[in-house]
Amino acid sequence: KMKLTAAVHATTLPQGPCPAVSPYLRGASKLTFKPSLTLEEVQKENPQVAKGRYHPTECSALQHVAILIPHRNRERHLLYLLEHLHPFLQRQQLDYGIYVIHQAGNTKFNRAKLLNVGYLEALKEENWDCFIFHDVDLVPENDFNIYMCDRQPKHLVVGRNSTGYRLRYQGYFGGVTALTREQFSKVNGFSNNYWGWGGEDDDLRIRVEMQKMRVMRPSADVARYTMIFHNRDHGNEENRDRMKLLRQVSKMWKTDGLNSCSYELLSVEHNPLYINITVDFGIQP
Ligand code: UD2
Ligand code: MN
Repeated sequence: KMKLTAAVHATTLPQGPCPAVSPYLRGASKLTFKPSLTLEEVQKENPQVAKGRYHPTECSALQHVAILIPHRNRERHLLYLLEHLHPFLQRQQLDYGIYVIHQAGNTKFNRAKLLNVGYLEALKEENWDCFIFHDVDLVPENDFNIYMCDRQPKHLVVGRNSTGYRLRYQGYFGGVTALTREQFSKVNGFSNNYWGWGGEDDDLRIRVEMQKMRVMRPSADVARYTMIFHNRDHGNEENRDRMKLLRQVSKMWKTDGLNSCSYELLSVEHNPLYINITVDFGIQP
């Protein structure tokens, strides 16, 4: 009876904002990856998630956050990421949506362009405040690593298991980053010209610095990830042009990015646990 009253009030009374620090946070957790896990199990564990989205009912979330995951042929990693990310984001009391941007075909992979597509398409559904650009194989280990945006672009991966939890290099901006709608649009998004592995994350950092923004990071004890083991994928071979491209950012950024991102949208599917956007990039330059 008590519960029912509370529920009625929750929908009729105006809601206060969620607290600055969620009471549900647990800190560090030991991650496990069960070989037999299925998507149905993850769905059962997350009954409040519908069409890839969730919002707290007890308070109004401080930010509306879109998680963008570039993807091709990593179904197993996606399953584990969804398993961990949904409860993690709910404990952080966020209003969020998870978007998987899938590159069709088997020509060279383009992580950065997929993320541009994710940003443009997600904004057609909702005016998201904050975007988290998220590798499919990185699972956060500590829920005090908050998936919200800040005054400056944020890099959420200080360390991961495979590199001894240390920052790989000064200026490293790969893996998982958080930029507001405005911060990302100010730099014209990612470059669309990085085909194959590497460089696109450094390009974005250069764009950020050119706009006089400064990359922030959470403390090292919190910004920890497990990268699920993988080899280099077929179709994502090292990009040998990346050093050359990185020397041209100041010349290119204004005309290469969100404003020049062309693609063929093949489908947008609202699955229970994520929104799947499939795109075709056609024949590569
Ligand atoms: C590093 C960066 C990553 C990116 C990349 C260079 C970290 C932790 N991550 O990742 O952000 O800058 O170097 O491009 O430093 N993917 C697919 N299918 C493919 C290929 C790639 O889904 O066939 C996606 C997937 O989300 C993956 C991401 O692209 O996590 C990055 O590719 P990776 O994991 O092979 O590269 P990695 O681990 O060196
Ligand atoms: Mn990886």
